[in-house]
Amino acid sequence: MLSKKIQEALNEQIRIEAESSQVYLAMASWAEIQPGIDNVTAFFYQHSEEERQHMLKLIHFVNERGGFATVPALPQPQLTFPSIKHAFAALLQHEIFVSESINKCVDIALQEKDYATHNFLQWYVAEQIEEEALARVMNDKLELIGEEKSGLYMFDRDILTISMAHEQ
Ligand code: OFO
Repeated sequence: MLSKKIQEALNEQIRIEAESSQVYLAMASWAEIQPGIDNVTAFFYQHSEEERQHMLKLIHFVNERGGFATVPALPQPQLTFPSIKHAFAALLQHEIFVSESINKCVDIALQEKDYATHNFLQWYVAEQIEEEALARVMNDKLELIGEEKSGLYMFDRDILTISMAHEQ
């Protein structure tokens, strides 16, 4: 059975994962109407979908452990970006924020001596390490190429390979 404190923390994390999915969905929709960045667009859509899966995994965990997972209300995310570079900078900042939030959940699980939740959260800890690392790689690449069209062409060409390599 989940303690009230853990349930609250996990429901807050459900909200954050749902919000992440929305944030990346907005990036995907914006990217889709920019010319020539089809793979960047696919990356954001895929990332949005992954965040939805993270949310669902938490919902099932809370409900299976005798709690009640609450589906959150969400604010409208940022809809447009000055450039691709800005979108990826926002993505990195968002992932850092999510990692901090996961760490808070881990802290609470330890305080509450809820080792099952602590164990469950380790998957999220590992996932955040991966996602932050991937976001950093992408930001570094965009920093190198600047706003040149030929660089963006290559970035778009390589983005799915880079993200798949990180998932292995
Ligand atoms: Fe849910 O993994 Fe990133 O934010």
